[in-house]
Amino acid sequence: MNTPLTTIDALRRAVAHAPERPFLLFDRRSFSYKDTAAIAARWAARLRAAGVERGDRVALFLENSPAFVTAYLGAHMIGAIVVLVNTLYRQTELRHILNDSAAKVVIVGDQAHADLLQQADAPGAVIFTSDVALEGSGEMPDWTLTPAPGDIALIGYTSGTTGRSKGAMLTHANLMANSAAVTRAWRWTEHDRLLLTLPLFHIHGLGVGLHGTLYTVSTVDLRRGFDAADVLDTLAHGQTTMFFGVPTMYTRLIAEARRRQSTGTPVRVDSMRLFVSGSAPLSPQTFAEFEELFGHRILERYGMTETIMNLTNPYDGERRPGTVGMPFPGQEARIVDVRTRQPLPDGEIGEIQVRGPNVFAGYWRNPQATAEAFDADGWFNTGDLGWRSTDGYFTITGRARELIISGGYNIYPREVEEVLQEHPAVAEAAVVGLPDAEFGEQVVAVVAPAAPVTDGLEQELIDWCRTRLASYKKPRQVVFVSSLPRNALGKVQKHVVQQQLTHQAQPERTP
Ligand code: MLC
Ligand code: AMP
Repeated sequence: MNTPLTTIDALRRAVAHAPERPFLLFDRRSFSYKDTAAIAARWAARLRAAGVERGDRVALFLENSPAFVTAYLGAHMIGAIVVLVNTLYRQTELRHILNDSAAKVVIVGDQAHADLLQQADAPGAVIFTSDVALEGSGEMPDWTLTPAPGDIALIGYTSGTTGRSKGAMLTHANLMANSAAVTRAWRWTEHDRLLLTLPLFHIHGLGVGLHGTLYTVSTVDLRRGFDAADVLDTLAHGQTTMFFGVPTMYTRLIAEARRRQSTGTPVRVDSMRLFVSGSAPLSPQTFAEFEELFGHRILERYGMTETIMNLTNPYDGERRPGTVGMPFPGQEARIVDVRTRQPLPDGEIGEIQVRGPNVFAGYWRNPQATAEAFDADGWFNTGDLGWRSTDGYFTITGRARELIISGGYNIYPREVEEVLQEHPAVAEAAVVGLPDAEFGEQVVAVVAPAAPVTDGLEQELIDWCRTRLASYKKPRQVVFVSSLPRNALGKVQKHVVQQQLTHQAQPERTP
C-alpha cells in the first residue's frame, strides 16, 4: 500500500485495499470502509449545497457517532477545514470559537445543541446530522476534489494563557506524519481492533485513535463515552486488541476490576495487546495496580493539540512508570533552560521543546502567538517542564504555563477567573488546581467577596460558572478570603494560594 498524504488519500487507499472491512463499529452497527466513503461523499455534497468551499470552516458540535466520522471525512473531501468543538462547551467557549474560526456551517446532532448555539449568538448555518442518511449507497465518491497535503485539515482550540483560546491549525501532512509515527511505534496493523471511548472532538480520540485506524485500515469500536463496566465487558469478548485512555479511565477500570474480583467474577483481557495512557500524568501507583490486576504494563505517551503525539514509552523495551519515554520515529525532543533557551544536559529540568513533521502550522489568524511558540530553529515550545535521563527517557515534572488538567481536560485558570469576576458578589478571584484522587487535579476558586458572604453564595458561584463554561471547568470548592496574596508588583501569588490550600490553612469565612 502507498503512503497516504491526506485523510482522503488514506480513505481512498482503504477502499481500494479492503472495501468490505469494518472501519467503524457503533451501537451494534458496522460501517465498512466502502460504506464510510459513500456516506462521507453524501456529506460532501450536502456541505457543498450549503455553500461550503475549499478552506471554509465546518464546525462539528457532535458527540461520538458515525455522523461525526462521516461528516469529518466529507468536509475533508471538499477541502474544508474542520473545527472541533467539545460538546460540553457553553456560551463563553461557543461564542469565541465559532466567531474566531468564522465557521460557515455548524453540524449538530440535536435541537438542544442548536439551541445552545443560538443562546451563544454563534455564527454559522446549522445543519442537523439527520439531514444525511447513514447508509452506504454503493456509489463511490468523486475523489477529484481531494485536499493537498499542506492544506489545513482541522483547527483544535487549545485554551490560552490570556483566557482566549487559540486555534491550532493541523495540516493533512501533520496528521498523516503523526499516524505513520504512532502506528509504527505501537506496531499497529490492519488486524487490530481499537476500543475507543475517548471523545472525537479532542486530539487524543481523533488524531491518535481514529486516524491511526484509518491509516492502518483496521477497525475501531467507537463508544459514546467511557463506562468502566462496559469496557471490561467488551474486553472479555476477546476481539479487542487495543485500548487508549486518560489516567482517570485507568483508575476507574482498576476500581471496577476489584469490584468484580470481590464478587468472584474474573477479569479477562486475553485478546488485548496494548493499553495506552496519555493527556495527563499516569501515577506509578496506577501503573503498578493495573499491571497487578490486568497483567499489562500500560504504555504512557505524551502529546498536545499542537503536535498530536510527541513522546512514547517503547513498545518492546522497558515501559518505565512515571516517564513518557522518547521521541516517536522521525521526531525530535530536547530540554532547554527556561530563561536562556539553551539546551540543558541530561538530568536537568527545563522546558520541553519538540520538532518534526507532526508539529502544527501555527495558530489560526494569530501570527503573534505563532511566532512566540517557535524558536529561530523551528523548535516548538511545549510549555511543559521536564528532564531527560542518560538513557533517553523523558519525565514531565510540571508546567511553565498555568494549566489545570482534570481527567484529561485542560482548564486555564484565567478563563474561570474572568467568568467569576463578572459576578457582582466577587471583588477578585484566583483559580488554582489542587490534587484530586479521581481526576488528578480539581478546580478550586479563592474569592475575595465584594460584600459579606451570604448563605448559598458558594453554590451560586459554582452554578454561575456552570452555565457559562463547560461543566468540568466549574470550581469544586470556593474558598472565601479577605484579600488575595499579591507580590510587590501587585500580581496575585498563585503558589502562595496553592500552598495555603494544600496545607489546609483555615480559610476565613467572612472578610
Ligand atoms: C466530566 N466531568 C468532569 C470531567 N469529566 N469533571 C472534571 N474533570 C473531568 N475530566 C463532570 C461533568 O462536568 C459532569 O458534571 C459530571 O462530571 C458527569 O459528566 P460525565 O460526562 O458523565 O463524566 P464522565 O463520562 O464520567 O467523564 C469522565 C471522563 C471524561 C474521564 C471519561 O472526562 C473524558 O472523557 N476525559 C477525556 C478527555 C480527553 O479526551 N482529553 C484529551 C485531550 S487531547 P455535572 O456538574 O454536569 O454533573 C490532549 C493531548 C494528549 O490532551 O496528549 O492526548
Ligand atoms: P491539550 O492542550 O489539551 O492538547 O493538552 C496537552 C497537555 O496535556 C500537554 O501540554 C501536557 O501538559 C499534558 N499531557 C499530555 N500527555 C501527558 C502525559 N502523559 N503526562 C503528563 N502530561 C501530559
